[in-house]
Amino acid sequence: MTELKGALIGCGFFAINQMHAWNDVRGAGIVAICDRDPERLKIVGDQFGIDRRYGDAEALFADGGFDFVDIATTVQSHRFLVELAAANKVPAICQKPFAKTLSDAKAMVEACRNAGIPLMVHENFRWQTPIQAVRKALDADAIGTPFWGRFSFRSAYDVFSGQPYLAEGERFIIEDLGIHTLDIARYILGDVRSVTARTKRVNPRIKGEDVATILLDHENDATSVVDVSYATRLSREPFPETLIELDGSEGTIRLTQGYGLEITNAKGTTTTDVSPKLLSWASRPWHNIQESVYAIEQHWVDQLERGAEHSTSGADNLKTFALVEAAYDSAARGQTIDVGAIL
Ligand code: NAD
Ligand code: 89Y
Repeated sequence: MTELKGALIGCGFFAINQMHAWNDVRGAGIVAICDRDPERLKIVGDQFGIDRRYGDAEALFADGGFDFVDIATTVQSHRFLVELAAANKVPAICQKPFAKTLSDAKAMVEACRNAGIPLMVHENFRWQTPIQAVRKALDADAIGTPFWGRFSFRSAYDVFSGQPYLAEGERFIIEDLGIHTLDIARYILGDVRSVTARTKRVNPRIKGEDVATILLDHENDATSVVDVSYATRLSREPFPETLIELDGSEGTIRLTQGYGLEITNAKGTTTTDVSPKLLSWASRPWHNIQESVYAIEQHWVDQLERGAEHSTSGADNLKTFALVEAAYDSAARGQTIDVGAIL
């Protein structure tokens, strides 16, 4: 198999995981890196032995010599960098949140479509081992037709020390974390017709909301609740687990804290350990997320080889991003938002 050459832009906090994962992926490797902060460029270049280093993305593209770009910067630069990739006809992966607004996200998808290049959003949570296990149980018809769900992420983990910018934005938990939980809800119960949301800020030291409760009406008539909080102190800190409850016509699924998958149906109840692997470079409690970074990067390469659409393509991610926009809009106006009308 020919090894695909990648370039990574943005050598910050999370890019370390992406670089480690690229070392493990079959069929691709990173040959060049870019960061406008020389210190970050040196740290990542030295740690991963990358000699081709750029302080400017335009200079990186001008030199070329890579088959795809992995954009690991924060959201402010995503539109510029994705459009730069499109202008250079280089397939692109873009970290979440995909864009600042839904209209930016639509323009980015359009630019890549017009350039004829694949675009995947690094929406990795659906690739977590426990989430995949829930998807497989549904596909195996373990509980018949699901009619109700709850997707819950409640924590008091200090995410601000590693990602200080999270305390500074007007928007916080829905845009940063709830975006993953909403994507999981779509992945498990399908696309969404309408959204009703309520938000709150509990932590006085941050600017945005740190609690959100979101009601989703799915197109298949299932109803779900997505509830996310970074203001919830528990006896056992669950970060970064998404807990799931699903009720179906023939049984129930519960994804419980500690990575237990409990399925109850006419045959009785089975409980399985669906813990993520602790990869050699990973550390608890992040290993669940870290394994999913490896999984989504491998998926990128595998689908490129097959010439097939990615699970979290730019076009797919518009439908998740629309839920983020709808949730903020609903909370601000106290109304239910029709998702079809904004897509
Ligand atoms: P960070 O601020 O630590 O790193 C971003 C880096 O990008 C910085 O070093 C900055 O100098 C560089 N940069 C920004 N704009 C640039 C540009 N135009 N050209 C070159 N370099 C540029 O941020 P982070 O915490 O690593 O987060 C990055 C992204 O990853 C965010 O969008 C965040 O939401 C996302 N993230 C995703 C996950 C996940 O599980 N998918 C987890 C954490 C963070
Ligand atoms: O940025 C967030 C993400 O994508 O996963 C967890 C996180 O690092 C903090 O909420």
